Amino acid sequence: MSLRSAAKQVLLGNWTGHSTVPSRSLYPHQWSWDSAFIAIGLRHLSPRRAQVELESLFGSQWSDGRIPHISFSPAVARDAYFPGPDFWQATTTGGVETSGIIQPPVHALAAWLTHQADEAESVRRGFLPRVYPKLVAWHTYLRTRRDLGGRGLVAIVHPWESGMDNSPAWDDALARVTPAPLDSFTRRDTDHASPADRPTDLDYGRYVQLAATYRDHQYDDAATPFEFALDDPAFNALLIASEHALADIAEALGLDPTHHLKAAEELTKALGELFTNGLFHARDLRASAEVASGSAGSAEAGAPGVLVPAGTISGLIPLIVPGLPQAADLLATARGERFGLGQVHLVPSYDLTGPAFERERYWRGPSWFNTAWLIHRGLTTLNEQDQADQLRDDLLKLADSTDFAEYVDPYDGSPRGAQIFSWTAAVTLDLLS
Ligand code: 2M8
Repeated sequence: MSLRSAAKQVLLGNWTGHSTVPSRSLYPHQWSWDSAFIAIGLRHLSPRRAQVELESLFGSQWSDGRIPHISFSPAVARDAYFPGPDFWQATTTGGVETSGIIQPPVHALAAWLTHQADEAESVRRGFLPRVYPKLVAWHTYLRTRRDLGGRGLVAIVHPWESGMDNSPAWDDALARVTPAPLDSFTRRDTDHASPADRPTDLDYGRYVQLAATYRDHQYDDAATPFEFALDDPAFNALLIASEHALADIAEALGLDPTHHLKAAEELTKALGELFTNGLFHARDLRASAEVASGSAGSAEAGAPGVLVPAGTISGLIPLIVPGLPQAADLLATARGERFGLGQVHLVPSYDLTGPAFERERYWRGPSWFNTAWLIHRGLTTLNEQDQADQLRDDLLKLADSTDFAEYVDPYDGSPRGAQIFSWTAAVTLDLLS
């Protein structure tokens, strides 16, 4: 079977009738940023289905504008995934059960790429006029309610919000959180994937504690005493890319794109504060300069936050930001020994030379297909075509050899986590097209 047919089969097999699950076993509901990547691949099979994927996700949007990170399927057993709907206790006015946290904003970019795949079909279905106000409300939520540091960047309040759950960038901030007792919840992820490939029980105890605190404050961003609050480079870079996409959408609708371009410009300037030693770093808004040992650099005097020392793939993702002032330095870091672009498989999720590097464990070293797609897009935008082509070839070979693994060992390319994984198939289709 051709790679294209195999990728198509993965997406058809994981389709539920109105959206796509990331994995039938490990993640049996709809995930926010997964759906954005999935739409980017689905648009090559059926632009209409890609639109439906995104619009079903937007059907779970809250009245405050947030797009929750999980939209739960009523057709799936309530305890099939932990934490499920009974833990989150969040139902939209439309009756959709969701989580209460968010994920990186790739959605406007996905909507614009989906529109471009078949403009006639998009116009016929009125896709852009329907999704534009929802995307504007989403970005407005982020830029107002989530600017917790007051520095013009969006903060995440839970490691799951980054999409890179157990990244070493969160270790110091998590160490300050008292974990929920291990006997107070039952993990389901380790029923489906090797515990060596997944976060530890201690991580899970802290994830549960942070989510429960937010839930117990009715997910009110002004009222919750967030113990964990960080400005994440990838989250903000994806918001910038999505503001550029919103400007394109506004223009296509005959609207003035200026405020989206201005937002992108302001965010790009604010993002620059996270750049040090050739890489973007997360800023921990709850750490004080005195307690942060070995910090990558502290913010201006009087301003909250400390740059965390860990170097992760999140710090390279700003490569997708159009006109990024730090692009040349960032590219040099990607190619150097810390990330080994062109020398190891895809792009590792964490610094290969870092003290916390683990080649098998989830977001602490393994290479992921969605982040490789983002770096590929950045390389293409920067006209680094040879390097982009090399990354593309590696990605396509690995998707084939691993049966669309969730992530791979950066050294030998062996599969880790789940297989038959939706965004892996989706970005494969996109790079084949
Ligand atoms: C992983 O995260 C979920 C929690 O949201 C989990 O581990 O249970 C992450 O890789 C995240 O980026 C991804 O969106 C999700 C579903 O694929 O799985």
